[in-house]
Amino acid sequence: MVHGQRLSLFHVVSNLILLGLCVSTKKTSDKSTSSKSVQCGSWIKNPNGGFFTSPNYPNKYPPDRECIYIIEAAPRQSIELYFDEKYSIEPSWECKFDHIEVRDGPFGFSTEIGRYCGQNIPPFITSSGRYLWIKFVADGELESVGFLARYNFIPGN
Ligand SMILES: [Ca+2]
Repeated sequence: MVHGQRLSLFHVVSNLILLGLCVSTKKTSDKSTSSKSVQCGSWIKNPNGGFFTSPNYPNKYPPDRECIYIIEAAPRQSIELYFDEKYSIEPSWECKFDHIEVRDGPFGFSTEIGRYCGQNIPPFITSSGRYLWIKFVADGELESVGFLARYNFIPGN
């Protein structure tokens, strides 16, 4: 019994320490996000497919965002990517300002498939391999609805 009580006291203490760690790491991460573009995005590999969106979708995305989404399919599979109709990104010449960039591979230097902005929904995209690298950028002014992208996995070619 004595042993059990010690154990539970140890648990309480260790939980308090963990709680303290969580609070302190949250504080430091809040500080780091307050400067320039806010980083966002995720690594996506749900085998059943799914979707991801720009921040706040279907409301306007916030300014100063840079989100990177990497989609990973299982070996010998490819990715299909398509966008919902409720789509709008601040239009600009050559999409120099807000845009979505899609690359055929896992890296920011993989072959570019396209760079998209404005009101026209990007075309249906199929990857050649098992990765797609997608970046969404919002600059400091003029926001819009953003995007919802759906993906699913198909047998590779
Ligand atoms: Ca903008």
